[in-house]
Amino acid sequence: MRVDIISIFPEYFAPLDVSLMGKACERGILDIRLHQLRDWAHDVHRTVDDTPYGGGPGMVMKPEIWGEAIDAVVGAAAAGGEAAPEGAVAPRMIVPTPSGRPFTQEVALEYAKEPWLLFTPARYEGIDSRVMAEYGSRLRVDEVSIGDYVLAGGEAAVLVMVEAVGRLLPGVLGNAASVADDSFAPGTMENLLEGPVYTKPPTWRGHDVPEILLSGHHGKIARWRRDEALRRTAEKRPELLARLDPDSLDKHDRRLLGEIREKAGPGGDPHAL
Ligand code: JAH
Repeated sequence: MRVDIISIFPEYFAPLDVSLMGKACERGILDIRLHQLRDWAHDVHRTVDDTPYGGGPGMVMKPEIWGEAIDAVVGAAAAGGEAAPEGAVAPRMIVPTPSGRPFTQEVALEYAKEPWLLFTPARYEGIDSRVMAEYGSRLRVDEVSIGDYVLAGGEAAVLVMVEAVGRLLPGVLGNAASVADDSFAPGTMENLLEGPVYTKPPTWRGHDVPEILLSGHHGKIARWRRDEALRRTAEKRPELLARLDPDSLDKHDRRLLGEIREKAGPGGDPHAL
C-alpha cells in the first residue's frame, strides 16, 4: 500500500519507522511518502494560513497551497512522471477533523483494501472547505474523526490511522488469527471488548492466573474468554452491548447477558440491551 502524507510537520511521522510499521516499510508492504506542504507556498515566509472569512479566532489553511500540493502528489502519477501504485488511478483522500465521520475498526478494514491513501492533516482551525469540495469531485474524500476531542492538528490522528490500517495489511502481523480475535473485529468480536490476558508466572505477588487457562481444555477456555469479553463490555461499554447483533449470540451468551442484566436491575444502564 502506498501512503502519502502532506503536512507542515513531516518530521512528526518519525514513529512510523519504529516497530511493526517500520518493519512493514522495510519489507515494502507499506510505502510511506512524506511531503512538506510549505514546499508549495508562494512567498518567502512560506505562508500556509490566513484569517477566516466572517471573522473569529484562529487562522484557516489557504486553499491554493493545498491544491497545488495535492495536484503535484496525485498528478505526478497520473502525468506519468511517476508510477501510481498497481491498479490505482487516484488515492483515497483522508482529512482528519473533529467534525468527521468516526474512524472505527470497520473503516480501518475498508482502508486496508485500498492500494493508495493520501492523508492531509491540518493545523490551525482547519483547511478552507473548498479544498474538500474540489477534490470530492475528483477523488474519494473522507473527513474522519478518531474521537471526540480536539487536537492541536491532524498529525496525531494520521499516526493512529496509519497504524490501525497498516497492521491489517497481509504479511504485517505474524499471526493472522490475532486480527480476527481483536476487540471490535467483524464477526464474533464485533462490538465486544477482549477480556483479560495473562502470561507466566502462574502466581505473581499473590495474584493467580485463572485456573481454566492452565487446564488445557481449549473448548472451555474459548467459552471462558467469551464470557469475560461479554462481562467486560457490559461493565465498561454498555452502549456497545446494545449494538450486539442478536443473531451473533449463542444460548450461553444469552444466559450470561440475562444474568448481567439481572444484577444491574431496573436501575441498570438504560443503554444496555
Ligand atoms: C485539530 C485540525 N478526531 C480527532 C481530531 C482530529 C483532527 C483534529 N483534532 C482532533 C484537528 C486542529 C486542526 C485538525
